[in-house]
Amino acid sequence: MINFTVLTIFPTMFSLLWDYGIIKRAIDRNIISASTINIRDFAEGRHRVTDDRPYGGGCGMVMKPEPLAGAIRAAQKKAPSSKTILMTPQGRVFDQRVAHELASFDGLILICGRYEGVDERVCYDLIDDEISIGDYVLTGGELPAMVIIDAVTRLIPDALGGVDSAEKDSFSDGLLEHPHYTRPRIFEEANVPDVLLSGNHKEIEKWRLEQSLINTFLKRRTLLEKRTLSRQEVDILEKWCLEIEKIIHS
Ligand code: 9D3
Repeated sequence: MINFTVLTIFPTMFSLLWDYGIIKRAIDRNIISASTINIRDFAEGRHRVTDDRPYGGGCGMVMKPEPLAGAIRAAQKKAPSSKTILMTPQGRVFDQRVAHELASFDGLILICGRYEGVDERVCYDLIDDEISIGDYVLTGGELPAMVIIDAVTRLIPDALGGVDSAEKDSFSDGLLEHPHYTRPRIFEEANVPDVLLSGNHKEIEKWRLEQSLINTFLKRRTLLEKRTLSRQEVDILEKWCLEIEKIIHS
Protein backbone atom coordinates (compact mmCIF):
# COMPACT_ATOMS: atom_id res chain seq x y z
CA MET A 1 0.00 0.00 0.00
CA ILE A 2 1.39 3.36 -1.03
CA ASN A 3 -0.31 6.68 -0.45
CA PHE A 4 -0.23 9.44 -3.06
CA THR A 5 -1.18 12.99 -2.11
CA VAL A 6 -1.23 15.54 -4.90
CA LEU A 7 -1.07 19.28 -4.25
CA THR A 8 -2.47 21.27 -7.16
CA ILE A 9 -4.69 24.20 -8.09
CA PHE A 10 -6.44 21.89 -10.61
CA PRO A 11 -7.50 18.82 -8.57
CA THR A 12 -10.19 17.78 -11.06
CA MET A 13 -7.48 17.06 -13.66
CA PHE A 14 -6.61 13.98 -11.59
CA SER A 15 -9.91 12.24 -12.25
CA LEU A 16 -8.22 11.37 -15.57
CA LEU A 17 -5.92 9.20 -13.51
CA TRP A 18 -8.07 7.96 -10.62
CA ASP A 19 -11.08 6.99 -12.75
CA TYR A 20 -9.55 4.74 -15.41
CA GLY A 21 -7.84 1.42 -15.97
CA ILE A 22 -5.14 -0.01 -13.78
CA ILE A 23 -4.93 2.99 -11.45
CA LYS A 24 -8.67 2.86 -10.76
CA ARG A 25 -8.45 -0.87 -10.06
CA ALA A 26 -5.46 -0.36 -7.77
CA ILE A 27 -7.44 2.21 -5.75
CA ASP A 28 -10.53 -0.05 -5.63
CA ARG A 29 -8.39 -2.96 -4.39
CA ASN A 30 -6.57 -0.85 -1.78
CA ILE A 31 -3.21 -1.37 -3.47
CA ILE A 32 -2.74 2.40 -3.49
CA SER A 33 -4.62 5.29 -1.94
CA ALA A 34 -4.86 8.64 -3.65
CA SER A 35 -6.09 12.09 -2.77
CA THR A 36 -5.70 15.66 -3.92
CA ILE A 37 -5.34 18.83 -1.90
CA ASN A 38 -6.38 22.07 -3.55
CA ILE A 39 -3.66 24.63 -2.87
CA ARG A 40 -6.28 27.35 -3.35
CA ASP A 41 -8.04 26.15 -0.16
CA PHE A 42 -5.03 27.44 1.77
CA ALA A 43 -5.05 30.87 0.13
CA GLU A 44 -6.31 33.85 2.11
CA GLY A 45 -8.66 36.62 1.09
CA ARG A 46 -11.83 36.83 -0.91
CA HIS A 47 -10.13 35.91 -4.18
CA ARG A 48 -7.94 33.11 -2.80
CA VAL A 49 -4.98 34.21 -4.89
CA THR A 50 -2.18 31.62 -5.33
CA ASP A 51 0.23 33.62 -7.51
CA ASP A 52 1.92 37.03 -7.48
CA ARG A 53 4.37 39.13 -9.49
CA PRO A 54 8.07 38.30 -9.21
CA TYR A 55 10.33 40.45 -7.04
CA GLY A 56 12.91 42.02 -9.32
CA GLY A 57 10.46 42.22 -12.18
CA GLY A 58 10.16 40.13 -15.28
CA CYS A 59 7.31 38.41 -17.03
CA GLY A 60 5.16 35.63 -15.65
CA MET A 61 3.90 34.96 -12.15
CA VAL A 62 5.32 33.10 -9.14
CA MET A 63 3.43 30.75 -6.86
CA LYS A 64 2.91 32.49 -3.50
CA PRO A 65 4.67 30.77 -0.59
CA GLU A 66 1.95 30.91 2.11
CA PRO A 67 -0.81 28.83 0.44
CA LEU A 68 1.69 26.28 -0.81
CA ALA A 69 3.41 25.95 2.59
CA GLY A 70 0.00 25.58 4.24
CA ALA A 71 -0.99 22.86 1.81
CA ILE A 72 2.32 21.00 2.20
CA ARG A 73 2.11 21.07 6.01
CA ALA A 74 -1.47 19.79 5.90
CA ALA A 75 -0.43 16.95 3.57
CA GLN A 76 2.60 16.04 5.72
CA LYS A 77 0.43 16.02 8.86
CA LYS A 78 -2.03 13.62 7.19
CA ALA A 79 0.68 11.36 5.73
CA PRO A 80 3.72 11.81 8.00
CA SER A 81 6.03 9.11 6.58
CA SER A 82 5.77 10.43 3.01
CA LYS A 83 8.46 11.81 0.75
CA THR A 84 7.63 15.33 -0.45
CA ILE A 85 8.49 15.95 -4.09
CA LEU A 86 8.27 19.15 -6.10
CA MET A 87 7.53 18.65 -9.79
CA THR A 88 9.81 21.11 -11.59
CA PRO A 89 11.71 21.33 -14.89
CA GLN A 90 14.84 21.81 -12.74
CA GLY A 91 14.50 18.46 -10.96
CA ARG A 92 16.43 15.25 -11.56
CA VAL A 93 15.07 13.46 -14.59
CA PHE A 94 12.57 10.68 -13.94
CA ASP A 95 13.30 7.21 -15.32
CA GLN A 96 12.54 3.59 -14.44
CA ARG A 97 15.26 3.56 -11.75
CA VAL A 98 13.71 6.57 -10.04
CA ALA A 99 10.31 4.86 -10.35
CA HIS A 100 11.69 1.84 -8.44
CA GLU A 101 13.23 4.13 -5.85
CA LEU A 102 9.94 6.00 -5.28
CA ALA A 103 7.98 2.74 -5.10
CA SER A 104 9.82 1.93 -1.85
CA PHE A 105 8.21 4.80 0.09
CA ASP A 106 5.04 4.55 2.21
CA GLY A 107 3.74 7.72 0.65
CA LEU A 108 4.53 10.40 -1.89
CA ILE A 109 3.36 14.00 -1.66
CA LEU A 110 3.59 15.43 -5.17
CA ILE A 111 3.52 19.20 -5.56
CA CYS A 112 2.41 20.51 -8.94
CA GLY A 113 3.77 23.93 -9.72
CA ARG A 114 2.04 26.33 -12.08
CA TYR A 115 3.12 29.69 -13.49
CA GLU A 116 6.87 30.31 -13.86
CA GLY A 117 7.73 28.51 -10.64
CA VAL A 118 7.30 28.48 -6.88
CA ASP A 119 8.77 30.91 -4.35
CA GLU A 120 12.26 29.58 -3.55
CA ARG A 121 11.74 29.83 0.23
CA VAL A 122 9.11 27.07 0.15
CA CYS A 123 11.79 24.65 -1.02
CA TYR A 124 14.17 25.11 1.91
CA ASP A 125 12.56 23.02 4.63
CA LEU A 126 9.44 21.49 3.20
CA ILE A 127 10.66 19.63 0.10
CA ASP A 128 12.73 16.41 0.01
CA ASP A 129 13.25 16.01 -3.73
CA GLU A 130 12.71 17.74 -7.10
CA ILE A 131 11.75 15.77 -10.20
CA SER A 132 11.36 16.59 -13.91
CA ILE A 133 9.95 14.11 -16.42
CA GLY A 134 12.22 15.24 -19.25
CA ASP A 135 13.59 18.18 -21.15
CA TYR A 136 10.51 19.75 -22.72
CA VAL A 137 8.35 22.58 -21.44
CA LEU A 138 4.85 21.86 -20.13
CA THR A 139 2.33 24.25 -18.59
CA GLY A 140 2.44 22.77 -15.10
CA GLY A 141 3.40 19.86 -12.88
CA GLU A 142 0.06 18.02 -13.10
CA LEU A 143 0.86 15.77 -16.07
CA PRO A 144 4.33 14.99 -14.66
CA ALA A 145 2.73 14.00 -11.31
CA MET A 146 0.34 11.69 -13.18
CA VAL A 147 3.26 10.14 -15.06
CA ILE A 148 5.00 9.39 -11.77
CA ILE A 149 1.92 7.96 -10.07
CA ASP A 150 1.25 5.78 -13.12
CA ALA A 151 4.82 4.44 -13.38
CA VAL A 152 5.17 3.86 -9.62
CA THR A 153 1.77 2.19 -9.20
CA ARG A 154 2.40 -0.48 -11.81
CA LEU A 155 5.57 -1.51 -9.91
CA ILE A 156 3.60 -2.37 -6.77
CA PRO A 157 3.06 -6.12 -6.47
CA ASP A 158 -0.51 -7.06 -7.50
CA ALA A 159 -1.23 -3.72 -9.19
CA LEU A 160 -1.06 -5.22 -12.68
CA GLY A 161 -2.80 -8.46 -11.78
CA GLY A 162 -2.76 -11.36 -14.21
CA VAL A 163 0.42 -13.16 -15.19
CA ASP A 164 2.32 -10.12 -16.49
CA SER A 165 4.86 -8.99 -13.94
CA ALA A 166 6.52 -5.60 -13.98
CA GLU A 167 9.85 -7.36 -13.59
CA LYS A 168 9.55 -8.85 -17.07
CA ASP A 169 9.37 -5.33 -18.50
CA SER A 170 11.92 -4.29 -21.05
CA PHE A 171 13.10 -1.27 -19.10
CA SER A 172 13.55 -3.30 -15.94
CA ASP A 173 16.17 -5.41 -17.66
CA GLY A 174 17.46 -2.54 -19.77
CA LEU A 175 16.41 -3.83 -23.20
CA LEU A 176 13.65 -2.80 -25.59
CA GLU A 177 10.88 -5.28 -26.21
CA HIS A 178 10.77 -7.97 -28.87
CA PRO A 179 8.04 -7.64 -31.54
CA HIS A 180 4.53 -8.86 -30.66
CA TYR A 181 2.02 -10.69 -32.85
CA THR A 182 -1.55 -11.86 -32.41
CA ARG A 183 -4.23 -13.32 -34.67
CA PRO A 184 -4.80 -13.44 -37.61
CA ARG A 185 -1.86 -15.53 -38.84
CA ILE A 186 -1.76 -13.56 -42.08
CA PHE A 187 -2.55 -9.85 -42.01
CA GLU A 188 -2.48 -7.94 -45.32
CA GLU A 189 -0.11 -10.55 -46.77
CA ALA A 190 2.29 -10.36 -43.82
CA ASN A 191 3.02 -13.57 -41.90
CA VAL A 192 3.71 -14.20 -38.25
CA PRO A 193 7.33 -15.47 -37.81
CA ASP A 194 7.36 -19.30 -37.99
CA VAL A 195 9.20 -19.75 -34.71
CA LEU A 196 6.23 -18.25 -32.78
CA LEU A 197 3.94 -20.93 -34.25
CA SER A 198 6.39 -23.77 -33.57
CA GLY A 199 5.39 -24.40 -29.96
CA ASN A 200 9.09 -24.69 -29.11
CA HIS A 201 9.28 -22.50 -26.03
CA LYS A 202 13.05 -22.57 -25.75
CA GLU A 203 13.45 -21.44 -29.36
CA ILE A 204 10.77 -18.77 -28.87
CA GLU A 205 12.57 -17.36 -25.81
CA LYS A 206 15.84 -17.33 -27.74
CA TRP A 207 14.23 -15.57 -30.72
CA ARG A 208 12.65 -12.95 -28.44
CA LEU A 209 15.94 -12.22 -26.69
CA GLU A 210 17.65 -11.94 -30.07
CA GLN A 211 14.99 -9.51 -31.32
CA SER A 212 15.25 -7.48 -28.09
CA LEU A 213 19.00 -7.19 -28.44
CA ILE A 214 18.89 -6.22 -32.12
CA ASN A 215 16.04 -3.76 -31.52
CA THR A 216 17.95 -2.14 -28.69
CA PHE A 217 21.15 -1.99 -30.75
CA LEU A 218 19.37 -0.34 -33.70
CA LYS A 219 17.05 2.04 -31.84
CA ARG A 220 18.58 2.80 -28.41
CA ARG A 221 22.28 1.93 -28.46
CA THR A 222 23.04 3.79 -25.22
CA LEU A 223 20.77 1.39 -23.32
CA LEU A 224 23.07 -1.50 -24.38
CA GLU A 225 26.19 0.40 -23.37
CA LYS A 226 24.78 0.99 -19.87
CA ARG A 227 24.23 -2.72 -19.36
CA THR A 228 26.33 -5.80 -18.62
CA LEU A 229 25.59 -8.59 -21.11
CA SER A 230 24.84 -12.15 -20.07
CA ARG A 231 26.71 -15.12 -21.60
CA GLN A 232 23.73 -15.93 -23.84
CA GLU A 233 23.45 -12.29 -24.97
CA VAL A 234 27.14 -12.18 -25.87
CA ASP A 235 26.68 -15.39 -27.88
CA ILE A 236 23.77 -13.90 -29.83
CA LEU A 237 25.61 -10.66 -30.61
CA GLU A 238 28.77 -12.57 -31.64
CA LYS A 239 26.70 -14.67 -34.01
CA TRP A 240 25.37 -11.46 -35.62
CA CYS A 241 28.92 -10.07 -35.82
CA LEU A 242 30.04 -13.19 -37.69
CA GLU A 243 27.09 -12.95 -40.09
CA ILE A 244 27.93 -9.32 -40.84
CA GLU A 245 31.64 -10.14 -41.34
CA LYS A 246 30.69 -12.92 -43.75
CA ILE A 247 28.80 -10.38 -45.88
CA ILE A 248 31.62 -7.82 -45.72
CA HIS A 249 34.31 -10.31 -46.72
CA SER A 250 32.39 -12.15 -49.42
C1 9D3 B 1 11.13 30.29 -18.63
C2 9D3 B 1 11.68 29.15 -17.89
N1 9D3 B 1 10.78 28.02 -17.80
C3 9D3 B 1 11.57 26.82 -17.42
C4 9D3 B 1 11.89 25.96 -18.59
C5 9D3 B 1 9.77 28.28 -16.77
C6 9D3 B 1 8.78 27.19 -16.60
C7 9D3 B 1 8.11 26.64 -17.67
C8 9D3 B 1 7.16 25.65 -17.47
C9 9D3 B 1 8.50 26.73 -15.33
C10 9D3 B 1 7.53 25.75 -15.13
C11 9D3 B 1 6.86 25.22 -16.21
C12 9D3 B 1 5.82 24.19 -15.99
N2 9D3 B 1 6.41 22.82 -15.96
C13 9D3 B 1 6.44 22.11 -14.87
O1 9D3 B 1 5.97 22.56 -13.84
C14 9D3 B 1 7.09 20.81 -14.90
C15 9D3 B 1 7.74 20.11 -15.95
C16 9D3 B 1 7.99 20.42 -17.32
O2 9D3 B 1 7.61 21.47 -17.85
N3 9D3 B 1 8.67 19.50 -18.05
C17 9D3 B 1 9.11 18.32 -17.57
N4 9D3 B 1 8.91 18.00 -16.29
C18 9D3 B 1 8.23 18.89 -15.52
S1 9D3 B 1 7.89 18.64 -13.92
C19 9D3 B 1 7.11 20.07 -13.74
